[in-house]
Order: sequence, then C-alpha cells, then structure tokens
Amino acid sequence: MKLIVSIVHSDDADTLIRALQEQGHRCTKISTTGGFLREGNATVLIGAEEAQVDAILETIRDNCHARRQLVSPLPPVAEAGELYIPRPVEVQIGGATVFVVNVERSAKF
Ligand code: 2BA
Repeated sequence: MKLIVSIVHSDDADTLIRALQEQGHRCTKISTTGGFLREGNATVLIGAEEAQVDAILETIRDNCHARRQLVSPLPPVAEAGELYIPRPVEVQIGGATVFVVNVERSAKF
C-alpha cells in the first residue's frame, strides 16, 4: 500500500477531492500552511494500492494548476538611517507537490 501526500492550492482542493471520490478513492484533506509564503494551502492524503497510484497522480495533475504569485521578501537587517524599499518577486506555485511513500502497515478499528 502507498500513501500519496499531495500539497495543493486551496482553490484546487475541493475539485480534486470530488474527482478522487468519483473514481472510488478515499482521501483526507488537511488545512496546511506553506513554509515560504506562510499562506494557507491544502494537503490531501490518499491511501491506495500500488496499482492505483499512476491513475491517482494523473487525476492530481489534471485538477491542480500552477499559478504565479508576487511575494514581498523579508527585509534584510538595515543599518540605522538606511531605507529598504521591498521589491516583490514572482514565484510559481504548484500545481501540486506530491510525495508517494510506502505504508508499512495500515489498520482500521
Ligand atoms: P510554500 O513553502 O509557501 O512555497 C510556495 C512557492 O514559493 C513554492 O511553490 C516555490 O515556487 C516558492 N518557494 C518555496 N521556497 C522557496 C525558496 N526558498 N526560494 C524561492 N522560492 C521558493 P511550490 O514548490 O509549488 O510549493 C508549494 C507548496 O508545497 C509550498 O508552499 C509547501 O507548502 C509545499 N512544499 C513544496 N516543496 C515541499 C517539500 N520539499 N517539503 C514539504 N512541503 C513542500
């Protein structure tokens, strides 16, 4: 068995979950926060048999879209009297960051 950990944009999460459910997969959505942007995103956990993994990755690819976003970098430590004018930089986010990990054992009680 595999656990697919998929970090996606919050706006894509519900569409992705609907598509996964329609295909008979089970999943869990967790509200998470990106370490770099410190903004909300969503992490979708999917437990699945190995034979289903490729189809699930395709569904994630089809439902999660890359976006470009302007972010303001944190200001450097400035000397007294120095003026720092922050310049926003553009980063590309997603579509999805996915990790597929082996599940040693799973149980339901
Ligand atoms: P964030 O950490 O908020 O990162 C958002 C986007 O900012 C990233 O998009 C990337 O384009 C950019 N970025 C991140 N760290 C950067 C850095 N040190 N310098 C310059 N740009 C940087 P994605 O790569 O698509 O990542 C989207 C979200 O997926 C991340 O949100 C984070 O929550 C998660 N993620 C990405 N890689 C990860 C990893 N190796 N481990 C755990 N979570 C990861």
